[in-house]
Amino acid sequence: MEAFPSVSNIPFEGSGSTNPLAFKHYNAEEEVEGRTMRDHLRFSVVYWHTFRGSGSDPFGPGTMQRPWDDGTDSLENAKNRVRVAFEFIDKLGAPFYAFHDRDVAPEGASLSESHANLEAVADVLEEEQQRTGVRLLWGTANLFSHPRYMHGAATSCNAEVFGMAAAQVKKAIEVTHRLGGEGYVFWGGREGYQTLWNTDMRREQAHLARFLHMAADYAKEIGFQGQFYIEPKPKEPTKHQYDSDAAACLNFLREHGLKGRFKLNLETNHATLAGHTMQHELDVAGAADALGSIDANTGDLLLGWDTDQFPTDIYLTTQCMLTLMKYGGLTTGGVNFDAKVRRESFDPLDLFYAHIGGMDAFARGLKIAAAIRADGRLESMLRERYSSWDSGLGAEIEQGRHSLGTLEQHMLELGDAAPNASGRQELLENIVNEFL
Ligand code: XLS
Ligand code: NI
Ligand code: NI
Repeated sequence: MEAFPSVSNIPFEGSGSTNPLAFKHYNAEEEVEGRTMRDHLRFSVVYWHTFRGSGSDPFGPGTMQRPWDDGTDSLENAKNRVRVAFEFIDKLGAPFYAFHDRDVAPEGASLSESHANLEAVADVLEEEQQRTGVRLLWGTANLFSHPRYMHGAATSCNAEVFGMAAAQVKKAIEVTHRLGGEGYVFWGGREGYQTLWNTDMRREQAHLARFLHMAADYAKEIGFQGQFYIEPKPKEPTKHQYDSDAAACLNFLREHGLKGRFKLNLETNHATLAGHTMQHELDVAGAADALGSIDANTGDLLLGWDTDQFPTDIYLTTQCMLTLMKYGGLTTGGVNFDAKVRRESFDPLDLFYAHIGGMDAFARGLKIAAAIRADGRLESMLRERYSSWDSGLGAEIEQGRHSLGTLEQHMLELGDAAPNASGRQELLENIVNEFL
C-alpha cells in the first residue's frame, strides 16, 4: 500500500508551471558547466526530520499526521517506515538519503539488542536501496538523545559511556559500509560543556581525538573508504560545543593529526548560530581543502536557535553554489536537507512541498552561480584586486625571497606604498544582483 497515493513522481515542468507538485528549476538531466544538475547538487533527504520529526517543541507535543506510523518503537513499525521513506525519496527524485542509527531502528534493552535491531532494519534499507536506486550519502550515530549521554559521549566524564559510544559508532560504521555509504558524519551533539566549573577541557578534547582516531582505524580495518566529516555547531544543546565552527574544527583536526581523513559537513543554521554566514564557513573550509558536504537549511533572523527551516532564499543558495563551485564542486558530499517542516505544516504533502522548494532554490542558485561565472566580471575584479602580487615585489614576497630587512630597503627607496584601489563592494553587489 502506498503512503502517498495522491503523489506520483515529481516531474520537471519549468518556470511557467504552477503545479505545486512539480519542479520549476530542478531538471536532473539538464547540464550546467558540463555536469548534470543531479551530479552538481547530489540532493539528500534526512531520515530524522522527515520520517521521525513529530513536530514537538519545548512548549507542546507533536502535531504531525503520519498515518503509516503506529507511533510505537517496534521493529515492525521501523521496517514499515523504511518502505514509506523510500517511496517518498523515490517519488521526489532525490538520489541520496542520510540517517542516524537510532532514527532508523529502535534502541533495544541492551547493546546487543540495539545492534540486532539496526542490522534487521539495515536489511530493509538495503532492499529498498536496490529497488529504487537511492543511495546512502552518509550515516551517523545518535550519541546525544539517550540519557546516558547527558555529559557527552566521546567527551563524557564517564569512561564506560565513552565505551558505549565507541561500540555504537563501530556498528554504525559497519552498517554505513554495508549500505555503500559515501560518507560518515560526526556531529558532537553534547561534546562540549554546560559549565567550566565541572569540566576538564584539555582531557575531554584529548578523548574526542582518541575517539576519532579509533573510528578512522576501524574504518581502515574493515575497508570503509567513505569520507569522514565533522559537522560544526557552536551550541545547542550544550552551552558550548568544541566543534564550534569551521575554523575551530580545522584547528582541532590539525592539532590531533586527523586532517587528512576528515572534511567538514557545514550546516547553514549552525553557521549563523556561530555568528558567521554560510558563505564564510564554506570559504574557510574550502581554503583548507576540507569542504566536504552541506546540511542545507536556514534559520530565522528573529529566532536565535536551530530552527532548521528549508532553504528558500535564492541569495543564500547562490552564495552556497558559487563557493562550492569555486572549490571544484561536490564530490563525495551532497546538498543534504537537514531541515524540518514547521510544526503547523503537519500534512504529509507538506514534506513534498518543502523538499521541492529547497531543490528548486538550489537549482536556481546553481544556474545563477554558473551565469555569474560565465560572465566573469566578479572573477576578473577579484584577480585585478590582487594583481600587485602577480609580478615584481608581490611575486618575490610570495616566493619567499624577502625579509623585513630587504623590504625596509625597498620601501626606503620608494618612500611610500602605491595608492590603494577602491574595494568596489557596492559595484560587486550590484553585479551579483543582475543575475538574481
Ligand atoms: C543537529 C545536527 C544533526 C546532524 C547529524 O543540529 O544538524 O542533525 O546533522 O547528527
Ligand atoms: Ni546537520
Ligand atoms: Ni542542526
